[in-house]
Amino acid sequence: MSDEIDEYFDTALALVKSAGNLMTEHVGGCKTFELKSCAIDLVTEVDKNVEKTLIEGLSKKYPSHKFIGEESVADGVKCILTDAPTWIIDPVDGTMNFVHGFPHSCISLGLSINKEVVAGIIYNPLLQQLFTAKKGKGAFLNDRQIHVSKITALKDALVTFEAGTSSDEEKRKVVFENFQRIIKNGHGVRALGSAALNMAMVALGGADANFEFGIHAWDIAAGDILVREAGGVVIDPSGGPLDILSRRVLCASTKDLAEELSKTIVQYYPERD
Ligand code: LIP
Repeated sequence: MSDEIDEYFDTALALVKSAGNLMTEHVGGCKTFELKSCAIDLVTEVDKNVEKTLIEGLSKKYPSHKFIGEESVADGVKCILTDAPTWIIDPVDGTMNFVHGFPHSCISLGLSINKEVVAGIIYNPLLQQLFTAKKGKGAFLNDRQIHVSKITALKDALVTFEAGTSSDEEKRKVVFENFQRIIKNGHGVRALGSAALNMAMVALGGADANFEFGIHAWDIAAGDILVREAGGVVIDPSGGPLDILSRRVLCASTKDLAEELSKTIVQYYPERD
């Protein structure tokens, strides 16, 4: 299986690097966009073209593989995860940033086999940050191995999380309450505007924990394997095992920190993918 994953990974990495060029053409921001679910949920032609490039390239080489892509799902393709090798794709994670020219956007690509994410790539071509991980082989930033921090208590932790793209009032109340709870009990909050890059900061050891409600499988698949291979934990925010289709995620440098954060935050249960 490991050799298979290596081959799949190498094919995907070449395609991701090539697709990254579609993003770097818009370093100053991509000012042409459409609205999706609300006024702050945006999509550009680059999102669509990156996803098309990855799906066409991978399905040509691996016709039996399946895909869960953000923009394909937005166009009506069902979000179904089976045991088959499945590429879970966010073509531009942090699209709002990409539109504004705020250079924290990335291509996020996870590979799931038997419903377990076994490889991940998070590539920010705007800042030349390439995060990679394969099952049992560690996590890397630009080919340098990375590890989570050793922080075990919320009082010492820097936590990333996002307001999200939902205009739902109930969700907003939870976001504001959780913002206060983290500010009161931790070292601080950071929000990069990309779930994948927020999780990559935990894998890097720059942040100590991340959680978010309302994300989708494509936002977190690559971050899941990256954090775990960097020595961290990835769970459901209520403390149970991660369900990648639940639209909920919590990751942390240590089990103790994950458990404390889980007990501190207000929970929110979006409709599943
Ligand atoms: C974004 C996520 C972010 C979330 C936003 C949005 P997109 O993904 O990465 O964490 O807060 O609502 O979903 O839409 O830029 O691919």
